[in-house]
Amino acid sequence: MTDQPSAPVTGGDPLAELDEFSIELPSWAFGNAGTRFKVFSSPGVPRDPFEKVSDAAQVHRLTGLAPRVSLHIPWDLVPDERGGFDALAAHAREEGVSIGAINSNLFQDDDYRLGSLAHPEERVRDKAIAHHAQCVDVMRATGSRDLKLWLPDGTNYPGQDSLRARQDRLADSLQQVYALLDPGMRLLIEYKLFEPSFYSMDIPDWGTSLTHCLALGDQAVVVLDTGHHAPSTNIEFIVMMLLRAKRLGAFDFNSRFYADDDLMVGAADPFQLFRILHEIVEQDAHLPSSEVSFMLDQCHNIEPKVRGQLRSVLNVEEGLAKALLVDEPALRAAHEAGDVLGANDVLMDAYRTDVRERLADRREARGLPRDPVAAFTASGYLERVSAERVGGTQASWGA
Ligand code: PSV
Ligand code: MN
Ligand code: MN
Repeated sequence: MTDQPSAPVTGGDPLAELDEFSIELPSWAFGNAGTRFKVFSSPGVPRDPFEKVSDAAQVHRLTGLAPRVSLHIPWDLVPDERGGFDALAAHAREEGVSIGAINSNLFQDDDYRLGSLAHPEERVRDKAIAHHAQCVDVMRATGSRDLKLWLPDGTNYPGQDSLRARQDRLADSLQQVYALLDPGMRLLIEYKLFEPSFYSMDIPDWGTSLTHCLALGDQAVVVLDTGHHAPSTNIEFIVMMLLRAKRLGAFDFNSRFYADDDLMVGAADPFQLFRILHEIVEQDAHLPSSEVSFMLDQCHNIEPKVRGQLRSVLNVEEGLAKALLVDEPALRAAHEAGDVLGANDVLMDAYRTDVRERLADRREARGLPRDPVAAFTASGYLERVSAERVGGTQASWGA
């Protein structure tokens, strides 16, 4: 990552920079998902974390884009009789992927009714901190670098609790969580405007997340979930600011029409995805040296899961390819000339370029199928696992 916008690309194929780009998949995208009204089950859904990793590995095998899988604890706990997390990490390696971020879960325990890290009672806060110690152990066993924390804490009614006292308790708890990290590990702090709390969230926005990160130290960075903002928020502005502050740690990509819909990324607003990725390219944050982790956070309620992840990954690749095609010298020249519409034309030219054939050619040249979705359907994988995965309990989002 550089302090200034990147130098213009001179010669060569701008899409070559896709070679080093990767996207992390969430284990929970492969389990059954639903809304508060109904969780639908699908044939072949994984029954345990091993099967989730195998499904995620299919996405990587067919696209070459998704070499890591995030886990959510306790959803993805591995019992000792299955070999523990060493066995899961070995299974991931055999499947050609590795374990990515470890997500803590502060939203499914009865003790957390009034919050977790910001809870009024020290006993509950200690329990939430101890859960992060458990997650750090999982990181050590799996070789994961990132501890990802989304805080559901907040209040439902004005006056319910002191907003300031909650913030002070949170800062203290976060310091204790941060102290658990080994050198080289990162704490990713995610923000969300609302839900499950409806009057105030304790980390509602990037400003709050960033303020805590700055107080904690260099190993603390912000996670931007694209579904966690008010309608009309200029998300690409936030991306630019966090990059500028060197505190954009990761994305949770998904798309939304109304609230935190967790739909396939690029499905609702591919232009917004392009605008975000343009800011990323402007600051070279698509290159591995930037250490921004491009993760998905999605649930596939009614659509097939592996295909849903394939489509999402390909949508991100397509958005990034278009962002890489922006004619940077022409854009700078238009900026300098104060050419409002000329500058906008340069950006829109790239967005309107159909890159599908070029991306298919690149895949073919790398020994990958031109059409990963068609290749997955033709592979018979889903039919095979649907026959094999009988018995046991199918994994569910939130199970
Ligand atoms: C919360 O809405 C969130 O975006 C967090 O990232 C959670 O860990 C995740 O969803 C669970 O799907
Ligand atoms: Mn998220
Ligand atoms: Mn969310």
